[in-house]
Amino acid sequence: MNKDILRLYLIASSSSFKNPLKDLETAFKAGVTCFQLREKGADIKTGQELLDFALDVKALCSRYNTAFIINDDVLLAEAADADGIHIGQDDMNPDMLPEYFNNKIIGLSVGNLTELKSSSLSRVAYLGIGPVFSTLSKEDAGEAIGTEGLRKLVNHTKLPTAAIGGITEENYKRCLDSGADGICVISAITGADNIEQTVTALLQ
Ligand code: TZP
Ligand code: MG
Repeated sequence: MNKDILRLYLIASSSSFKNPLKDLETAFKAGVTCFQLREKGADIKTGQELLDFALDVKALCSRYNTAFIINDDVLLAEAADADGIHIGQDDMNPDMLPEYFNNKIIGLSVGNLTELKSSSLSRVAYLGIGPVFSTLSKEDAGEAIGTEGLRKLVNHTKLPTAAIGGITEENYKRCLDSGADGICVISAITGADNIEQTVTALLQ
């Protein structure tokens, strides 16, 4: 996997934006390098409606050369022909993913050294590490590990890494300085007044 994909990784659901396809296009055009569709929270799409949305997003991603990852949903990732899948510690073991994913990007979340050491990493292409800072976007995200915790995990793996959790224009550089290959954000972009300006700032 080309680790540059992780430089600015946006996660959102279909209801994260007022005009999801328009706002995602703005974000992709401004330089978001990877997008993860994480259909969680209130007002979620399911079934054919979710697949139709995923296919629209996939087309946008292709147009702007943005990698397209699906959170945790094997069937949706296959049906939408995503570039990969992201799984958490409470989801399936990466080893159990169907063969279909052999040529796809498999991402895994880790929050501490115990999780890193106990995870099966043979098929994992990158790690999402966090929460680095405290976040309101994930209820069960756990304690913030800080940039020291991030650095420790980065130093214990050869895999490409993306820092996640509470990352903003103010603190993203500290994550990159701690050795992460990229940053992963939800609210910094979904809550931005000006998406283009925010994306540009996070890419400085
Ligand atoms: N995993 C760890 S923290 C987090 C996820 C999905 C939420 C990140 O959201 P935000 O708004 O960028 O803090
Ligand atoms: Mg999950």
